[in-house]
Amino acid sequence: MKEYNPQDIEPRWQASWEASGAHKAAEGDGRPKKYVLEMFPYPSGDIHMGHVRNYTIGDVIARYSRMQGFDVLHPMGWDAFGLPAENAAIKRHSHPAKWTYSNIETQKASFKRMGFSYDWNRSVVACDPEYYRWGQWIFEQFWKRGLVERRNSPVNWCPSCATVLANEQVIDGRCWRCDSEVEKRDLTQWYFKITDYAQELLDDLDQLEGWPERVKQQQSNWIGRSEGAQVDFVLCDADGTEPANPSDDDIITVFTTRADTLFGCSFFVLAPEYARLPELVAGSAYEQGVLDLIEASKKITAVQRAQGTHEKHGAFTGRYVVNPINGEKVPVWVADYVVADYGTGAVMAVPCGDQRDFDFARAYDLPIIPIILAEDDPLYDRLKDERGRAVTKVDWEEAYAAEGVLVQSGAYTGMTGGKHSEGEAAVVSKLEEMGRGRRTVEFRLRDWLISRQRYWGNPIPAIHCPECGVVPVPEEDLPVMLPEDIDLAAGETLATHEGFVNCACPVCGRPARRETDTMDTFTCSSWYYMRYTDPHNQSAPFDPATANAWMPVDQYIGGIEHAILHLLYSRFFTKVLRDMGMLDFDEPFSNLLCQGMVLDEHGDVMSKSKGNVIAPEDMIASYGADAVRAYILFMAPPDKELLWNEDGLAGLSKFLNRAWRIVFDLKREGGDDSLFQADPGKGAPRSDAARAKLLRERHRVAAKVADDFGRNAFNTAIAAIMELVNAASDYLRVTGADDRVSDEAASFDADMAETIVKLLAPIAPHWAEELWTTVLGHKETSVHAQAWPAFDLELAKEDEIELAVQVNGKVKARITVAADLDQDSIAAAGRDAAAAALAGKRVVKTIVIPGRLVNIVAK
Ligand code: ANZ
Ligand code: ZN
Repeated sequence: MKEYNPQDIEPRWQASWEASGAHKAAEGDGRPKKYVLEMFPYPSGDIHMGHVRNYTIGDVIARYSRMQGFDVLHPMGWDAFGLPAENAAIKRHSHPAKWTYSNIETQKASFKRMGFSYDWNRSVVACDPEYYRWGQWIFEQFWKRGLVERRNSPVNWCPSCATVLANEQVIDGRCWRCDSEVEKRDLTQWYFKITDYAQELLDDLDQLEGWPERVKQQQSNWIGRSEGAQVDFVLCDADGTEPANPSDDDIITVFTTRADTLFGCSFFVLAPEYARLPELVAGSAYEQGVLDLIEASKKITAVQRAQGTHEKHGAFTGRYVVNPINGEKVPVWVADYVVADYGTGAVMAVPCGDQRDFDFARAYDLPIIPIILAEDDPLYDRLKDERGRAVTKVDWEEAYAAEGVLVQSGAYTGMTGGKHSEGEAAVVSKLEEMGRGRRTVEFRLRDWLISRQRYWGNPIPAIHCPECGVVPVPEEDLPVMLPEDIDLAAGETLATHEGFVNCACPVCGRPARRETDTMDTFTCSSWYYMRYTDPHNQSAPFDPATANAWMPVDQYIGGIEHAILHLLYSRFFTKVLRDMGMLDFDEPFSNLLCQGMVLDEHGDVMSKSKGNVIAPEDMIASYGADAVRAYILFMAPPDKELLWNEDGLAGLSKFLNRAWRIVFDLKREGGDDSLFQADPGKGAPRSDAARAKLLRERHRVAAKVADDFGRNAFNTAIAAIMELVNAASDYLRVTGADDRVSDEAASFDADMAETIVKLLAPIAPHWAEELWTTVLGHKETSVHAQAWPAFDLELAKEDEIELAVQVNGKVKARITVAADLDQDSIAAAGRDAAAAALAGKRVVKTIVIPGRLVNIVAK
């Protein structure tokens, strides 16, 4: 027998597969398509275990799909723009491209060493002008469709990355990339109007049955649709008189989901950034206090403000508005818990119903008027018919945010209150009738800020002309190439690069300046999966027919950290490209699997600074790629965390060795190495039964593995294959070498060996290929091109099953019965078998738990 030596067979098969083009997608050969995709990596250097896990999962799915008869598209590329390359270039006085491409080579070699079955001919590298050219082209199409806008507004600025960030890239107030605290700055920036698609991005989540619920939930929360109403309040003078004919300037509009609470509005709050605020307080005694508050609020992060968890600060503006529902005069405050970019940036404060307003009212001693109550509230009986105002103070600990009954609310007293309640509907109707309000829907989603003040990104193809304004670079001049002669270490940027900046206006020909911002790298990753379908297209980003044939991606695999970033942006791009007539589907990824993290043995994140990183290369060198693949699939379901444990890896390596030997033994090639010398005394008569038993196991396991693979339950699939290998081992022990001389027996054994090899082929592809082509004798073919082993569930059924018989909870006997025996007969057989233990007792009842045990209760 030949020894299993992964270090010998793995590189050999990798070279052979590559030479024969084994992993090319065929296209148009009549087989159904399957597009299996893993999120493309950032070329940061070496690969880590997270990559290994992500790409192993994808590779098993791709390989299994090929064996099922699919024409599989399984590509790989690099998300190659971004700051790390730029920072490395500055440190080394070199160019980001150099660092990037050298890392790509390193990673590519590691992916090949893992045996991943990519169609390398389709590789896409985001920093390649052949690719980014089309990113610019798409940008210009978006522009034509009115989906690109330049505007000045407060933006997130990462001081350490020295660039702005999209809202999605600010995580708990910090930069997604470098973790620095993000600041607010007022800047003119480029936006993609993703909000135009907010409703559809929300609605179509329902189509995504193959997505994890938590990812859909995160997207839904991020989009944040709220149904409510706008209510107009009119500014009045200090004694509460409204102007006779209020103009637009006299009106301040709020957004509320709880118009039903209007009678409880005891003050009014503007965001510190509310545009008209300075004008409202100009020259008044309250001006300084308000300006101080505006200044102080700049120090609180947007996230703290949005969560409303920080201590709330405010100032009175000296102004009043009139509550449209009851004509009451309401004081206007400014406070840092109101955000400028949600709703209208102004809030009708109802402290009895909203916790933030409640906290603020307590802090500044403002009235808390109970206008909504639970029926079991001590105040309820007293106020349930009260239309006016009997109580203006409560000793509550917190606001009452739930549904309840409206009290002290004029004509609305007695109605139910709450979001979408009867009371809410009635108040909004009234406001509409008065011309003081209207129904609206608000979204939390904001437009996607895509410009970045960095060199290593896709240049925004725009030109600033003093005469013509901001104009697109003509299509035939694309791509706007990144200049290669740039000295980043010396502080040079695109903006200081004269050769890049100076250009002629494409409209009037006058001297003009090129836009020097580059695009967010998330624009590159928003459509790369379409480019894979047609990667060498020179006249378009992709041919629509080709993309439509391959897309949507059938199985996408990647990290949960992209739940709202990449996955939301890609959905947006897909919808716009569809509306451009380039795609005929709505959603890019039909099924999504988010793999769990690989942690160290104590459950800590692996990191260089902690020194607990397990390098995949070291593990491959010790155990081989197949063992690493099998291990990473076996140790946990793919979406759960995996705690690294080298003993486990050694165990999987042992298993592959053992299965290897069993394949040889089944082919009677074990020779002196055979693990299975015949057990003396167990000869021919037992062979038929042993064979029948193993055959059953074969069908059961083949069916289970197919079912498990279908649910991406690779860990249980491997466990089932281990059971089959064990069963084969038992079989070999019972039948012994001498007993397997007949042709029939030989062919049974050979089929068993082939089945085991095929079942493991997606998981341990080199191991399987070597056995397939050598000991199994299929020299000229590949196991990966074979059909998945057929199975028959009828044949997997047991004829007989063994049951434990318990008397009062203690096992007293075992019985073997026909698998399809009815319950009463099983119960009777159980009582017979336990007759000794039942002697002198009365049987109270007999419970049969199918397939497991008979439980007899006796006194
Ligand atoms: C009065 C009210 C009474 C409210 C009540 C709530 C409860 P969602 O559901 O998240 O959309 N709001 C509106 N604009 C705001 C802003 N720019 N900054 C901070 N808060 C703002 O939240 C809608 C509610 O958030 C609105 O309804 C408003 O407070 C507040 F018992 O109006 B509500
Ligand atoms: Zn940063």
